[in-house]
Amino acid sequence: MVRSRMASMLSISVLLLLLLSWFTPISSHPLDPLTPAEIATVRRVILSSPIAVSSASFAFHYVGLDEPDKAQVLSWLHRRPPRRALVLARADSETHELVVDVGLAALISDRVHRGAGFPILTLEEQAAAVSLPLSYPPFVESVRRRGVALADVVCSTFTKGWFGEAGRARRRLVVACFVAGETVNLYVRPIEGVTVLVDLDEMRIVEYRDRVAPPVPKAEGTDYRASTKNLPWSKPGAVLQPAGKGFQVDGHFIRWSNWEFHLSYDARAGLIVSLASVHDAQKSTSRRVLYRGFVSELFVPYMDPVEEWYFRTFFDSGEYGFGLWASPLQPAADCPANAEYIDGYYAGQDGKPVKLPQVFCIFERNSGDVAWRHTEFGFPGQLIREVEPEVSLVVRMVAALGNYDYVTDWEFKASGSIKVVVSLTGILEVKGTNYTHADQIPAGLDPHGSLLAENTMAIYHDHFITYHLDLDIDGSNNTFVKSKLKPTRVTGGSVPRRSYWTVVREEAKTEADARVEMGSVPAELLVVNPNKKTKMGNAVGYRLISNSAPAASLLADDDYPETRAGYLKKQVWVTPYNKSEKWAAGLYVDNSRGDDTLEIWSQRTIENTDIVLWHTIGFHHIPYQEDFPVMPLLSGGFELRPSNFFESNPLMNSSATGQVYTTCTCIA
Ligand SMILES: *[C@@H]1O[C@H](CO)[C@@H](O)[C@H](O)[C@H]1NC(C)=O
Ligand SMILES: *[C@@H]1O[C@H](CO)[C@@H](O)[C@H](O)[C@H]1NC(C)=O
Ligand SMILES: *[C@@H]1O[C@H](CO)[C@@H](O)[C@H](O)[C@H]1NC(C)=O
Ligand SMILES: *[C@@H]1O[C@H](CO)[C@@H](O)[C@H](O)[C@H]1NC(C)=O
Ligand SMILES: [Cu+2]
Repeated sequence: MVRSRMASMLSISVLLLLLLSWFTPISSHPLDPLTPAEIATVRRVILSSPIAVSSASFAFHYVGLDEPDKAQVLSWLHRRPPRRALVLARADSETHELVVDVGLAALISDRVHRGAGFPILTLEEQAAAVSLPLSYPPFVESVRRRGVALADVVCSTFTKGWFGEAGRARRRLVVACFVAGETVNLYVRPIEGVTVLVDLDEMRIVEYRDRVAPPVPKAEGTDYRASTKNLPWSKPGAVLQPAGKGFQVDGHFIRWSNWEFHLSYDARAGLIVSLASVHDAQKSTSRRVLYRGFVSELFVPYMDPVEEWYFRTFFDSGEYGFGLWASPLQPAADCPANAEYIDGYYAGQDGKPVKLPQVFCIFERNSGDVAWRHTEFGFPGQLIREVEPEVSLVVRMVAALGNYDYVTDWEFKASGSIKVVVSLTGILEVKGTNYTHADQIPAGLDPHGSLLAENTMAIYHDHFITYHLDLDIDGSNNTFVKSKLKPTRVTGGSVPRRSYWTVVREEAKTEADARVEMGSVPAELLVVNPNKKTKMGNAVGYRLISNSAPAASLLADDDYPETRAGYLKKQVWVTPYNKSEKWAAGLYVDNSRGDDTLEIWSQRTIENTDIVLWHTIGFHHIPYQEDFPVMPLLSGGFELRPSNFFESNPLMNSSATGQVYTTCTCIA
């Protein structure tokens, strides 16, 4: 995606919390994110270590919790695991992987990463890179020649990807520029034809090219700010909870209805849901469902193979940080008036804690939908009607990765379901073109996009959002099951029916068995606990229901972006639990070469063991005119739904809605 968070915004959000942070309480759960005080300790330890002291340049690229192993987390009440931080840093053009014991304030390991790929880009280096062209004489001349005022030019960073280059890679980034001035919608006014390549370690322009280019699209009709228009807004609605909120926030734990879960923020993953358990009223016990769930990667490849566009294949999590670009939520707009907010903290390039205020919101949603109902007309002269309105709990984060905004929701339902939704909005990435009408595009010439306005081509692209879902259904050892629907012929001829379908259950024994291209065969996908049975003797489980049309990558197997994201050929993968396998496209994604991806992790056995489900929501995005100048929400998602997990419908015993509407017109 295109990025240009302004330097001034950066400095406003950079709050020095060092002093204040000493008064914040010590974090109390092993999965809690690092506190500002802990980030400050990590910084102090690292900056006083020989690596930082002896380096001419040192930058923090990622600081986050080095989570303890699952066994330690699950037994932490008996023995508290040490608090550790994982730091990815660059020192004199080398990538270091550092682990700090926060409690002991000690550096406990330092490993230089010699393989392919670089860590997440820092916000600060991107801010520095985008200012370079503005004082680069050839660029100033290119801008002048296009009749654009330099003061109106705003630039953004574009990762360069990897296209088969051999040998030692350099951290390089493309900077592309846009024209603001008459509009705030700078992304739709690109300066085409100019290629600026910046070396990030040297922080200078190393390549410059200006090709013959189409005009910069007009500003007219591009402003998306409703505040500038005098619209007859409809009357504002209200959310009333006269009896107060139905959920409690206890440290990082959220409790609502029959659910309890832990929430944490991470600069790379964004929102992480951990230790989600559902209370089973019939068994009077809390039962584990999801150990950890988060966005592992977000891949957005564009489909225009020209010089200025072919490399635009962005890994928004691994290259930019899905959490780092999270946007503070606007009360009563991003979330309803009854929401509560949670702040997040990341480390800046200098290692200092930076507050991301209101990064998550939590609210009860009274959707106006029905949770279940029944009307019984069957008894002559009687009517029985029972309706339970649906109320659920939603946790939300919005990542605003430059031009695109991603609204990510986790919705917990009293029925035991967890619904995950991701919605795309924001501004499309467009290319300047000579065309002002679709009829001008010669037949047989591939425009690589849709003409949305004069001189404005919105390029075809995909969005693939891959979730890491470490399900622990009623315990850690689980099995992945495909319940395939098999069309079958009726034999014997004793009835006139000729066919039906039945279910063939296949347990996945290896990782290879568990790769699924959704929609290729009708099948239900379940994670079951073969060691736990219901009273009826069924293995307890949850199933994955996709709420999106399956979209797999359409790139050729030998295309470089495909090598880096080969896991996108399937929507579902299952791997054995491994604390270090968190990132579908690898730990070091900037300039990665595809040697540390979900696809290449080995062939292992996954039957009745601790497994992790990976699921990708994909969108092939052909732009339409309604996506301009700003795109209305386009959503996809999935549901994790209990399937023989409870003995019967858990809503019969839930108090989420507080009310079931009963009508009975019974005979006296
Ligand atoms: C657009 O028009 C200009 C001026 O006529 C021309 O020089 C240029 O080659 C055209 N570009 C494309 C991509 O057709
Ligand atoms: C509701 O819970 C009670 C125990 O609290 C149990 O006896 C009953 O079977 C439950 N009913 C359903 C339908 O789950
Ligand atoms: C855990 O994952 C890492 C990274 O893929 C791998 O190197 C390591 O061998 C794995 N450990 C086990 C026990 O499979
Ligand atoms: C869970 O799986 C692991 C690895 O397959 C095995 O060693 C362990 O005994 C299993 N535990 C249970 C409770 O089945
Ligand atoms: Cu899109």
